Amino acid sequence: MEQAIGTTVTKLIMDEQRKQPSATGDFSSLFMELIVSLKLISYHVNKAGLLNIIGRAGTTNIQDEEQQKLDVFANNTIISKMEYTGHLCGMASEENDAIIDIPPEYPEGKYVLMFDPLDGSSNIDVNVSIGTIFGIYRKVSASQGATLSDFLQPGSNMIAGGYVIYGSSTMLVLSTGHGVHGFTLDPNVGEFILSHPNIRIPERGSTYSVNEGNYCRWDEKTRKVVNYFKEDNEAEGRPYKSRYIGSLVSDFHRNLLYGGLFLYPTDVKNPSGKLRLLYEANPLAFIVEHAGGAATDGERRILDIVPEQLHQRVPLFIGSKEDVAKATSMLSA
Ligand code: P6P
Repeated sequence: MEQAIGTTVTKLIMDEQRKQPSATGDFSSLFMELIVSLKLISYHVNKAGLLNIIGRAGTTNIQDEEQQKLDVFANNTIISKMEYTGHLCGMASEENDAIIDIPPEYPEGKYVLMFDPLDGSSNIDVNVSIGTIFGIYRKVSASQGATLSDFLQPGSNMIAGGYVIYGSSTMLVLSTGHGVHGFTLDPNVGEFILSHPNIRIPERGSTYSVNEGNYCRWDEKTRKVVNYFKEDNEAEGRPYKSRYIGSLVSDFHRNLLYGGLFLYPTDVKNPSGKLRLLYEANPLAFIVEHAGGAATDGERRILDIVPEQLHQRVPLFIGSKEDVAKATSMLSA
């Protein structure tokens, strides 16, 4: 169903529910509560300087990364609002070592939520756009509560995924498997309004996005891939422009709208890659494929990878289909 610009995300979720005769409304209710969490985070991200919550929390997370106050706020907001819904059996967050169980005083549900509450948070203090990334799956274990097997599902099992980018405006980009839609938060109304219906990523872009500061740590094949996109070959539309913000959601979002390739390859310091499979690569791969793009780890389709660990890292090549195919073919040659 074509959604008219100006539609709210609430209407889109309800329309999606009505397409499923067997739908109970549980998923819609879960998604709407997640959206409330995202609005709260947006308010605090945009007011951070005034609310004096910019800066370091004085703690570190499982990734041994220094937590920013907003990281902790965003993580706690999602956990406290989502555990109460009665639609989740558990959650996994970049900020938490283990699975987050639902407290016994709350009912459990049939879904699991995996998320990065505030990706790119090292950019908070310098006012660079950051984001929240999320993926929702059905519970697969038969037991009461969540087990690791509920989280170690391939991304192809995802039933909904997306991200919010807290930038010049706050934008929610999501898919429930029927196209990719962008909603811009109207701060006056406090609702996400459809601003980018049916996003499609160009088959080929003109931008590559990578941290070239890692060049000395890459293997020869990776260097060849990056040099290919830098090569002076006007007949083939190269060199591509280089754009790198250092905030995954921002770099991904630009390429989703304009086309291009984002890559975070392995390097000597990150032999498995830096980005996490469950709550960074998978939701963005879900979005990009439903927008007509592609995502691999340099060999395999990201959504085919069966995770072995909660915080598993993965090399990531994601964006326009032709650009990802070219990089992947050069790496797996
Ligand atoms: P580097 C931010 O810390 C992050 O997790 C992603 O948002 C971003 O794409 C990447 O790391 C940047 O890493 O090594 O280039 O600073």
